[in-house]
Amino acid sequence: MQPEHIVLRKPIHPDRTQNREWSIEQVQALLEKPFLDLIHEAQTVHRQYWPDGDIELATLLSIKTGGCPENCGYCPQSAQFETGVKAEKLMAVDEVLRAAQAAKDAGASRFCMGAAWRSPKDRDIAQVSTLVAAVKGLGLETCATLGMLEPHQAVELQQAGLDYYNHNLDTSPDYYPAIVDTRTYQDRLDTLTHVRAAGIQVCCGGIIGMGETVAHRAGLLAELANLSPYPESVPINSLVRVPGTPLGDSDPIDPIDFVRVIAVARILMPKARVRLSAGRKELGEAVEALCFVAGANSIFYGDKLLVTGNPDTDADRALIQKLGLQTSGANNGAGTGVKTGVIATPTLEGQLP
Ligand code: SAM
Ligand code: DTB
Ligand code: SF4
Repeated sequence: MQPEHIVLRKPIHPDRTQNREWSIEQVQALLEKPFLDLIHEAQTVHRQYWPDGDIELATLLSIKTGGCPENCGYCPQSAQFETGVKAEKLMAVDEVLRAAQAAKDAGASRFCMGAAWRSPKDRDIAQVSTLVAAVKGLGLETCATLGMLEPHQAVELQQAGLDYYNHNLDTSPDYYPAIVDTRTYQDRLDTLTHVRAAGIQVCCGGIIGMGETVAHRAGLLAELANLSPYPESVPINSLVRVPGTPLGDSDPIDPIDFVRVIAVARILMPKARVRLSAGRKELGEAVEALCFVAGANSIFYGDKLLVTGNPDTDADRALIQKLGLQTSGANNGAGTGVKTGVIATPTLEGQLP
């Protein structure tokens, strides 16, 4: 049976307040549903749209770490905060290729390269295009997250073989200025438009746990779902509270509230890969399992995110096996003894969460 919330998509009006498929009130009502009803609805949608029920494994690599001029209040890589992250140069092709091969051998199907840039220069795009082509040559899906892009830069990346571009909206438009004021929400939307126009698939999500209200969460989810078309990948991050960042001493999130966000993302964007992203170390296995029930079907896989920690690959493989889940990677990594992240940028284990 078609869930009552699945309706035909309409293009959104440029001012983002008219002709919206999902109102903030509708989304908030979903977030506030009795938990079991919400999970049942999300699981029903999930089984309808994803009958294979596989989990996608995406591995991250920070190809250019730290020293970023932006002031995103959550981010350990901003040069404006004292977090112990040192600025580094763009990684060389052979180093990136070794990390990508290790990720593939461990079972990842997608390799995401992150750079702490506000907006890359054309010469940066040329270098990243070389990396993209090389990683693509290994038979991995490619993703990059490099900050704001100009239209011609998106085209160059697409021509190099970039499959996905990650550019998060992070929170609702009205809460955004409390989190970052070195760019606007519209800047983010403009880059998403350029990425789409270049024919690159969109990976766009947000962060939960930045002191936002339920209405702000609804605002983010409505904004994502009303993109036309909505993103192919939707990473839902739980804030990693890094000391030294303005949000470093935020209150921890209620894990049930986090699961609610996953469930609503699944209902609003049924065909998207909903990725259980940063913050899995703190969530723990039982909450992660609930997130899979609620419709998450992708994880970041590898011992490190960009500069902070992630569950190790052995633990993830054990969890996947314990839950009887299938993965959609090149292989399932079992028995390879290969760990992803071994060739990553210098680790801050022990210093960062
Ligand atoms: N500089 C680029 C940008 O801002 O788009 C790419 C890298 S940036 C680190 C990518 C995303 O990581 C951010 O949009 C944010 O959603 C996420 N992120 C950064 N720090 C985080 C944290 N402490 N906890 C959770 N997610 C975080
Ligand atoms: C996304 O939504 N989450 C990832 C990825 N896209 C680039 C980044 C998470 C970063 C967590 C903190 C860190 O390690 O820097
Ligand atoms: Fe820079 Fe991206 Fe971090 Fe913001 S989230 S400070 S743009 S690296």
